[in-house]
Amino acid sequence: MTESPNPANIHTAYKLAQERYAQLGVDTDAALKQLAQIPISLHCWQGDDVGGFEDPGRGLSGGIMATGNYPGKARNGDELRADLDMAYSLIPGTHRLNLHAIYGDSNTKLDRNDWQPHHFDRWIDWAKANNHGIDFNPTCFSHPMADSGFTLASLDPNVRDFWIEHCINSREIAGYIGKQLDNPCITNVWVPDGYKDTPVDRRAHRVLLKESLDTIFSAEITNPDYNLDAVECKLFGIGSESYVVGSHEFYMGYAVQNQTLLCLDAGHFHPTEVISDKISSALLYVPELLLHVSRGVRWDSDHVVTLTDELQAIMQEVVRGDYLQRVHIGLDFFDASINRVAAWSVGTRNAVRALLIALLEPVATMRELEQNGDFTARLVLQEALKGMPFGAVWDYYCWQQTVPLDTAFLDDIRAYEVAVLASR
Ligand code: RNT
Ligand code: ZN
Repeated sequence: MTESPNPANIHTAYKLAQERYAQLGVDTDAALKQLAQIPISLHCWQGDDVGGFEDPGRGLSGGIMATGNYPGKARNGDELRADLDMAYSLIPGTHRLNLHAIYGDSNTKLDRNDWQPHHFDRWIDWAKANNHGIDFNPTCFSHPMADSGFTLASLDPNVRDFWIEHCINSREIAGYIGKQLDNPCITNVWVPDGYKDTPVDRRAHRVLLKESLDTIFSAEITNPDYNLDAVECKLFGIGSESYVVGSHEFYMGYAVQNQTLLCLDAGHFHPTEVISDKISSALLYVPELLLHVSRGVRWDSDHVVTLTDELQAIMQEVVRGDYLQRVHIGLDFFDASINRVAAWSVGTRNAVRALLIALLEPVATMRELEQNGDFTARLVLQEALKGMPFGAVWDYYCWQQTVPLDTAFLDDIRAYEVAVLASR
């Protein structure tokens, strides 16, 4: 596991790969240049199993679940930032951070609606120093006001108002972060609202959710130009198996009507339904997409992203459709059964690797074959691409970006585990 090939060999392998790709009309240097410009938004919540810093004793609710008890999880902002620094150091490229509202820095105990923009100054300073853009999420779960299973779509106006206030605050914080970084921040609204068992009235909650969202998005915030609103649908959650208010149709309609961003989470559909096939349809009607790249195993289990066919298909769609300026790629998984820094590194490296594979396709040639009706040649080329030496290009990219190769980055994680995580 620990042997890294010497740089001369990485270079030689790259030159050979470059020649083979050139024969297909693909410029590997250009692909790597482009790849280095594409940020992935790393989700902070892999670092502490979606716990947050509001109240360490509070369990995770909202129908999502992190399983496992691997030692060393981050307990405060400093620890989380240190773990993130470690993860970013193992991932080629410059990437973003996706924060939840419960991850601000405060010396005193704060409740959900007490968080203010300045509580995120330490994240902002850190992001500035490390060139990270930041994205944001209201946290509409893991709180007594969400205990009924409903938030923005609750029948109780007090509950709705509480969460409306939280979402407006979140947009205010996101705009502040975006302004400070001079880089727009996405605020992604996801609420868990739904019923475990068959409801009688599917309509009432959807009417209320729409009303709540209208109130949230029409609220004036200080820096609207630095905030991008997104909404995230879901099929079901633990305890909301029979009905989720914010379904795909609900949010697709909402995003189209209001021209917000639409967030597509890979785990939020029927098990054989894929988000790769939704991108080119949704982008006809909404301005931009946010992706939550995740991996559901039998259910929306949020496993670490691996180099699956669907991951590759998602990145192919983004690249082939020329959507890189309109699709924001974020991650959403949380595995507490393995080293959390490794989880981030493996999942993000795979997302970047899948992007590279997509950037190494001779797209124009493939499209031409298809348009000429030569499906035989299309199939042959598609299959031939699976055997092309993208691994040599990837290794070279890692070397170029001064991060360890796939066979070596675990060493750094183990050293960090001993030096830092073990003492928590
Ligand atoms: C839940 C959604 C949502 C969360 C995060 C923590 O099913 O995917 O995106 O995972 O907000
Ligand atoms: Zn998600």
